[in-house]
Amino acid sequence: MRFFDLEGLPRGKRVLVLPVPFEGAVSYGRGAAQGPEAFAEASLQIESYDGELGLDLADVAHFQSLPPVTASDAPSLHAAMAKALAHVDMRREMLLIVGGDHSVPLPAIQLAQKTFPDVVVLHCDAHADLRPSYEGSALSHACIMARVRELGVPVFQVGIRSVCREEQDILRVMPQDSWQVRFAWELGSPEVVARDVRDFVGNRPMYLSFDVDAVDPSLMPGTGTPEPGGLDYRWLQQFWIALWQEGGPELVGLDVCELAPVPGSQLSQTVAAKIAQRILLAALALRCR
Ligand SMILES: [Mn+2]
Repeated sequence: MRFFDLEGLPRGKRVLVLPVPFEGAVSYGRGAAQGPEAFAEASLQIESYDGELGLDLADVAHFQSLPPVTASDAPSLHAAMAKALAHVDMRREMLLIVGGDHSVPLPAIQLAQKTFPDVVVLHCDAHADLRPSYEGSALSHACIMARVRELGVPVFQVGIRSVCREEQDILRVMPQDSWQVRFAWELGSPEVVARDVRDFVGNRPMYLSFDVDAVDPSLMPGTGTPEPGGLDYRWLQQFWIALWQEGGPELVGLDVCELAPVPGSQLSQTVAAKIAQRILLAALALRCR
């Protein structure tokens, strides 16, 4: 699989892409196994130049994709991913995981923590994903942040608008220095939220876990558990600018999960690829300008 059509000359940061076409841990709509291929194709169609930023991804990054990894269940998937990631050095190359459902990124977050013990996770999602287990599985896509919490990794959540009572009770007692949430219904401007994330992360490295259902389903219909009232495209693209305008946290890895393309439509994968491109441009180029 080719991503962003930037594989040739080793210019700028090396972005290592691991496609994970796995949907063995979903609870509702299917199709996340088609996510990586749809994302890869859409990433080849969009311009690498960002007119708003006046920056070209081709100047700051090149891509190398690893062979896709999948399995029949989450535990074997995580074992296979750990093997595939064994020789990845996150100090040198940026890791991009393309899912697959949201059970996928756990091994990447574990690797980030092993490489950077003080790593912080920024989590964009419609769902809090804090249930201890769901439908009998602790590795369900609905539980990823409960597992991250057990690792002791601090988390900042943005765009959440679907929580159960237990999750909200957990969020209420979470110490502010290790866990913060900005619900979709209370979001301030992108500049205000970005400033809060920068204050929270400080000088620590950051890993981004991006569930595409954070985006409003009017623009992102291709996802298994859509939730109305999501992030607006302009809000989100301004948020990345504000987060990395002249500084901001070092991005060491990211995942894009839960993309389940709608048959016959290119919309969702295009939106996902455009967002990922803006993230990479802002984190790699805007931050250092
Ligand atoms: Mn979600």
